[in-house]
This record gives sequence, C-alpha cells and structure tokens, in this order.
Amino acid sequence: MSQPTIYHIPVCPFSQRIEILLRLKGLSEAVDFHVIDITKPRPDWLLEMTGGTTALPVLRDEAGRVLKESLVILRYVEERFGPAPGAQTDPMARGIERLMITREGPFGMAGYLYVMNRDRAKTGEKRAALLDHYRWLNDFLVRHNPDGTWLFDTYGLADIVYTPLFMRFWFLDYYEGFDLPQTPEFARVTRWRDACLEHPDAQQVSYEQIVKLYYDYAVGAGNGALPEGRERSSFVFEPDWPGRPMPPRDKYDRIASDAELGLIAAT
Ligand SMILES: N[C@@H](CCC(=O)N[C@@H](CS)C(=O)NCC(=O)O)C(=O)O
Repeated sequence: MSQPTIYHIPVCPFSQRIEILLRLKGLSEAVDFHVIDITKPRPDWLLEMTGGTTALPVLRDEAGRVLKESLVILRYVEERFGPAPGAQTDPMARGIERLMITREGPFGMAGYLYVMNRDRAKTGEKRAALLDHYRWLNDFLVRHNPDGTWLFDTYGLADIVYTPLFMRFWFLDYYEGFDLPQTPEFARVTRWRDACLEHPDAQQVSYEQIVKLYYDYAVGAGNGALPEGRERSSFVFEPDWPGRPMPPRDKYDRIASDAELGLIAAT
C-alpha cells in the first residue's frame, strides 16, 4: 500500500467530509477509498483492523496504523497534507470552528431520530428537537459572521463538517416534508445550508441517491438492518440505486416490499 486507505460505507456522511476536504486541496487521488457492504457481516480482516468496532470510516496508513472517527481523520488529513486553501490559521478562529463542530453529533442524531420515527404522535417533538439545533447554528453564525455565507469568509472546516449532514437531511424533505421555516430566526442558517448544499467540491452524493438508499432508515431500520417483511436492504449494491424507482413516502403506514423498491436483482 503506497498511500492511506479509507474504508467506508456507501453514502456515509462522515467519509464524505474527508472526500470534500481532499477535493478542496486538489488531493482527491492521495487517499484510496474502499467501500464496505453494510448489508453483510463485516469481514474478519476489517474487524481485526479496527479491534472489533464496526463504525466507519476508518483510515489505514501505509504503515498499517489505523485511525477512526471522521473528525480525527479530518485533522490527520489537514496535518499530513497541509491546510486547504483559505483555511483559518488564527488560533481563535480555529477555536470558533471547533466550538461550532461540537454540535455536529447531536445535530446529526436529531435528524436521524426524526427520520427513523414512525410514531405520528412523536413527529412534532422530533421536528422541534432538530429546529433547536438549527436555531443554535443560526445564532452562532449571526454572532460570528452575520452578513456572510460561511462561518468565515471561505468554505472551511466547520462548513465541511456540516455539509454532508445537510445532504442526508434531504431524507427529511422527502419523507417528512421538513424544511426550515422561512422566518428571521432561521434566515442566516438557511443561507449557509443552501450554499453548503451547492458547493462545487461537495457534490459526491445526490438527492435521489440519499432518498433511495435511506428508505430503510425512514421505516426505522438503520445501518443496513432489515425492516420487517424484507429480505433486501435499501443499501444493497445490486441493483444499484439509479435503476430503482423513487420509494413511496407513506413511511408511517407501511413498509414497502423489496419488489416495490426495485431491490430484486434481475435473474
Ligand atoms: N462518529 C463517527 C460516526 C461513524 C458512523 O456512525 N458511521 C456509520 C456509517 S455512516 C457506520 O459505520 N455505521 C455502521 C456501524 O456503526 O456498524 C464518525 O464521525 O466517524
């Protein structure tokens, strides 16, 4: 192995962060990406490499040393290959970026819990929990860069960390009819989110791809688990997502079959 390898699952938001950073640096070829099929048990060589944990991405360097956690891997990529063009260097600016990033875990979790919920009585509370995070992000942006687009003047680390989550939240648009309220309290975060979604170096995934692959999350089954009555996961590699129909949106009423989702391979 002559360069690092990142092991990841398809459309993983956490590995997309690293892909965006590498692309911003013009270094997309400096790391190999190896896709793991999340619908099958993890191979022994992978579990041996991770020490038994299953969460990805995992980076393995040329010497066989292993790193986990996307934020840790991002930092490794920055330190190994140098900062991206326009990256913040001032210690306080770096601190403010990290402060904003402290919220990424709970923010992502709120969106995933919202899409996975199938109890209509709880939808309001899931939506409210996510909006609380968006409000916090809005206030943070207003405080540090009220008139700009990104957290600072250029698309940087905090923007990179959140962009893949905004893209996964297309599943909320499709399955929950969720969007940010068009009110002043969300105006700044809406501007930021929309610009992140359109950034040219962050186009590794599409709306259609997210909606099709994450169908199983929308009916409550995460991480390649099978929803009731199904034999194929929406994360299967074959048939690949472009050939499948758009899934039904009625996630609260029923679980679509393998056939309806286009998951049965032609024989
Ligand atoms: N905090 C971790 C989260 C990683 C994570 O949850 N990865 C998901 C894929 S998007 C995963 O591997 N899920 C399968 C599993 O945990 O077994 C990071 O930032 O890298």
